[in-house]
Amino acid sequence: MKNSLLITFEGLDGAGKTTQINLFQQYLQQLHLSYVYLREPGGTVLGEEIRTLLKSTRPDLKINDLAELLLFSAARAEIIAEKIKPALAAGKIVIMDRFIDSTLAYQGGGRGLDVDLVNSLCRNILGDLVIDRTYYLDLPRAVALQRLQQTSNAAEDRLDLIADGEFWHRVRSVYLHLQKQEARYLLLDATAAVPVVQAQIKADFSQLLEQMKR
Ligand code: T5A
Repeated sequence: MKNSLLITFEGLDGAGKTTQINLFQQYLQQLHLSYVYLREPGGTVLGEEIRTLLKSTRPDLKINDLAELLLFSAARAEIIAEKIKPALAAGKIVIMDRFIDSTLAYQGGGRGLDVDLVNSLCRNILGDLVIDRTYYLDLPRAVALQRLQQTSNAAEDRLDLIADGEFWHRVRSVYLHLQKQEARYLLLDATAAVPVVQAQIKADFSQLLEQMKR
C-alpha cells in the first residue's frame, strides 16, 4: 500500500495558498498524519539563498529571464534531492507551496521563455517523482491585487512588482490549461470564503486517503 503523497498548492500571487496550507497542516495534525511542508523557492539552505536573491530589490542586481528559470530550477533540484525524496521514502505526506507548475506558468507562460526548454528542464528535474494532487486556487486579478495591497511587504517584492495585467493573464492561462490536461488538478474558486475552500480541500483529500487504503 502506498503511504506517501506528494501534494502541491498552486495559484497566482495572493490566491490564498499560504492561508489554505496552514489550515491543511492543522487538519493533517488532527488526523495524526506525518507530513513535511516545503515552499518554493526555498525549503533548503540553497533554496532560501536563491529565494533571497530572486526577491531582492537591489537596484544593481540583474536577473534575466533565462537566469531566473535556472535559479528556480537549481532550487528545485536541491529540494527534491535533499527533502522531497527522503520524506516520501519515509512514508510522509509532502506539501509543496508551489512546485513545477509555477515554473511552467510563470517562466513558460508569464516570461514567454521557450516552452520546450521550460518543459524539458522541469520534466528532467522532476524525474520519476509523481505529483498525487495539485490544489489550484484560481482567482481573478482584481481580487488578488486587492488582497496583496492589504499585505504590507507586497509593494517591495520584486516578483510581485512585475506581475502586470498581461503577465497575469499569461500565467493564469497556463494554469487553466494544465488544469484541463492533468487529472491530478483540483480547480478551486479562491474567491470563496476561506473555510469553504478548505472544506473542498479536506473532502478531496479524504477521498485520496481512501484510495490509498484500497
Ligand atoms: N515563482 C515561483 C516563479 O516565478 N517560478 C517558480 O518556479 C516558483 C516556484 C513566489 C513568487 O515566485 C514566483 C511566483 C511568485 O510570484 P511568494 O512570496 O512565495 O513568491 O508568493 P506567493 O506564493 O504568491 O504567496 P502569496 O503570499 O503572495 O500568496 P498566497 O500564499 O497565495 O496568499 P495568502 O494565503 O498569503 O493570502 C493573501 C491575502 O489574502 C487573504 C489572506 O488573509 C492574505 O491577506 N486571503 C483571503 N481573503 C479572502 N478570502 C479568501 N478566501 C482568502 N484567502 C486568503
